Amino acid sequence: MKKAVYILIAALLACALSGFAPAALAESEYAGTTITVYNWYDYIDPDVVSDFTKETGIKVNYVCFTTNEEMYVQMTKGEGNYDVIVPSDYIIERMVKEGALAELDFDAMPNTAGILDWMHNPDYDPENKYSVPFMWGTVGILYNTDYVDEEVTSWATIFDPALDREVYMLDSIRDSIGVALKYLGYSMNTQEDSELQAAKELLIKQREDGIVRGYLVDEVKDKMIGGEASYAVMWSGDAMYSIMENDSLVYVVPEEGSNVWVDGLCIPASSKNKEAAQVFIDYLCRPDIAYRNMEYIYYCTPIQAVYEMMDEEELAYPGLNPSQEIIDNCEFFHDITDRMDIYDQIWLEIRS
Ligand code: N2P
Repeated sequence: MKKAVYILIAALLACALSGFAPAALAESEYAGTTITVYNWYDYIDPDVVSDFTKETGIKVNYVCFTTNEEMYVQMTKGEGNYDVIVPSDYIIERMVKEGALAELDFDAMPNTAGILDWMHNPDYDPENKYSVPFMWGTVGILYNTDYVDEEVTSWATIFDPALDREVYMLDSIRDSIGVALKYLGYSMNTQEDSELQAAKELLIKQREDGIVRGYLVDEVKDKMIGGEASYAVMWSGDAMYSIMENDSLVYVVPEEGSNVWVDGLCIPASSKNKEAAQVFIDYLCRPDIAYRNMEYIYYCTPIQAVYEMMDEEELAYPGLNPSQEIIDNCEFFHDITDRMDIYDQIWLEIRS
């Protein structure tokens, strides 16, 4: 009996000395490891990253990129430097083909069981081996109802020669060429020379007609919040973020259809910290954490349980919770590496 009491006292003392019990319980066996996470700018609640370290003891070296293409180049140059990357679907497809991604251990990531059903076994990762969805969304037009009286429904709006420097285009090769293709009635994944040429001519004319105010990515949020242009081609979450700051703004996915995308959490094959990286991926899939991220960046979450935490107003925004009809009218990008020279050439001509 006396012995049992001593053991109890010793155990309590140990708990007290080791700091606070809950953290000690949750601390990962990989505590002390540093992982490098390479994510898009403005794409996470920074407190989520610091809370992850507090809870698990795993440190995070957090670095950012602006576009998939930039990430891909840096990633290839810096083999072995990254532990978690967040490419979009078509880049995941490419990296899987190239053997550049590590197979994931889903048993080590129990929270991934909460991913929306329709996201399982996607075309870009058909056996669900290499990626866990982080966020998803659409590409559409954000417009300012202080300057625009009519409801916007078509991509035709952003090619109207009557506009005088009123449109921000996305400085992102697949998105801008894709939007032009869609307006012309073609697939966003076409490899047909004549269709790609038509898209090129349309985008060059759009610039030469003086419609475009600039080609931007992350900065466009502040410009639209500040009322600097009538229209912007934007990713849904950045559009939603802007709407939250300026309620004159409206986001629409045009009726011709658009791009629907999923950004996945992946581990490069060259990572030396795969286990700790999986702890991070699993953490992001925890419903309370996914909810906090959604509330901070306003992208669509792939975590089913988060939809139950959202209020009616949030669920009613097509940018935050697109209807099945919107999704069905959109296309995913596919890997077009074989025609990348044409895309690069077109983009160079448009931007020069
Ligand atoms: C936010 C990143 C958006 C990701 N800056 C679009 N795929």
